[in-house]
Amino acid sequence: MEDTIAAIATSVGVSAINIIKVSGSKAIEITNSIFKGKDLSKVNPFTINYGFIMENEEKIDEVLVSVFKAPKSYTGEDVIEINTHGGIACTNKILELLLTHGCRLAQPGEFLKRAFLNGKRDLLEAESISDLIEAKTSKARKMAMQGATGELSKMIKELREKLVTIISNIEVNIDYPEYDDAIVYTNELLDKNILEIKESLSKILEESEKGKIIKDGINVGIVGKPNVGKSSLLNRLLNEEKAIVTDIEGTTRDIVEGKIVINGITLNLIDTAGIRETDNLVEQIGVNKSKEIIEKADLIVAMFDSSRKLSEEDKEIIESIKDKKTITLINKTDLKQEIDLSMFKKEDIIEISIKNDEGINKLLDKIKEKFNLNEIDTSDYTYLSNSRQISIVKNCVSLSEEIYEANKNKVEVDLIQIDIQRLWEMLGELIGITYKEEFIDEMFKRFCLGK
Ligand SMILES: Nc1nc2c(ncn2[C@@H]2O[C@H](COP(=O)(O)OP(=O)(O)OP(=O)(O)O)[C@@H](O)[C@H]2O)c(=O)[nH]1
Ligand SMILES: [Mg+2]
Repeated sequence: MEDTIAAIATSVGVSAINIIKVSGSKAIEITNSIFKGKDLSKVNPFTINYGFIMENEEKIDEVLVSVFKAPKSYTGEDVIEINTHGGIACTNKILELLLTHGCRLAQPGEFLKRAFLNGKRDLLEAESISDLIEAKTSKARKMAMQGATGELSKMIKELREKLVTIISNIEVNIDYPEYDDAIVYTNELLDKNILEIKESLSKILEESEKGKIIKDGINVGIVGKPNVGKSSLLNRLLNEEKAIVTDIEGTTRDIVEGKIVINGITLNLIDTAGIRETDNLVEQIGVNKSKEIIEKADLIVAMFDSSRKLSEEDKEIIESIKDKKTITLINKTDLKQEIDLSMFKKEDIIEISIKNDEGINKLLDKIKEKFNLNEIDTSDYTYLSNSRQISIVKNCVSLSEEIYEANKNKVEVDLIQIDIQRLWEMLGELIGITYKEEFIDEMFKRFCLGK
């Protein structure tokens, strides 16, 4: 039999009320043994009961105890929620009493894991709950809420149903070729069905990439050679003196980060060490980090100094970012212009002067334009938002493309059926219908205690 688990569900600190959750077949019995009030084993389920938590004859706290009976509870098991008065000592004492009376301390995410294993939540919903807890902007919160209420799961389930219909029809054709009233699945008939599924999957993928932006924000790497004004830009955007600014080349040695929110989307701004050849070990490590940022960032803001001619270093930087989404900033336009701009496309560059506070809004507008931030709206889309989900959908999209192509090339329908079945399984993995034990353990451990 599963252990009965307990944990404090609220963040422990001084607050008016804390909640302790208990779940498992002995939840009611164990709580009853430390509760003075009505007999909890006899009260109606879904009631809130007033009383005291007792240690022998001593009243520990005046509490409200909610009783939920399996299977109609959050975890699908018997669940008790004890509302205690806030205060670390009091809440901890009650938890301790539950543990000494037979509960085990829940692991992080264990309540949600049980909800999942008992079919109360599917994997997408569970992951969205984690996103909901971590949501930092209101757009991220709205998006997570849609996931948590199962909108996306519904779409995936519908796609799986369509696949099952196709699979079963093909099976009938193979097993009972003499059946007159079964639809004979030809390549022509499959074509329309597969196309529809392929397009739905591509749409989910496309929207999910936006979802990732909503949830994690956009990582913006500010790069350039030393002294072009990268740290000055970071400070200006953050409106604080976060990074050290001097006229000495190589001032920034490590990455400096800060966040701003535009159109409800978080920009993770990353100021980097100026890229140049150097013998200084510390600076060299910084330069290597800058190069890593170039690889990882969603957007590169490449800065150049308008008052100096383009150097070899500048050219190397231009070369290293040529495949990245980039905005080119020509800074220090308040000084006499020496830079030759002919190697940039005019429409790609933004001229700014941080000193005179000119051009900053043009930069922000360009970012909005590059990521269509004015069009991102959580109410219109149902997003997948984490990399596990996105990578599965990517695989599903490419498999659906293969199936579509094979079908176009008149590969026998019963051979195509194997891949259709695989697609159906992959979508099952996405919502957690088919899953690996270790994956589930890992996934739920990422939740906070008491969830
Ligand atoms: N005239 C002028 N000076 C600027 C402008 N922006 C920055 N500076 C100056 O340029 C110098 C270098 O600025 P930083 O922001 O430290 O440059 P950086 O790119 O971070 O340099 P490293 O950290 O060494 O790579 C400082 O003296 C700034 O005050 C500008 O728009 N006009
Ligand atoms: Mg700097």
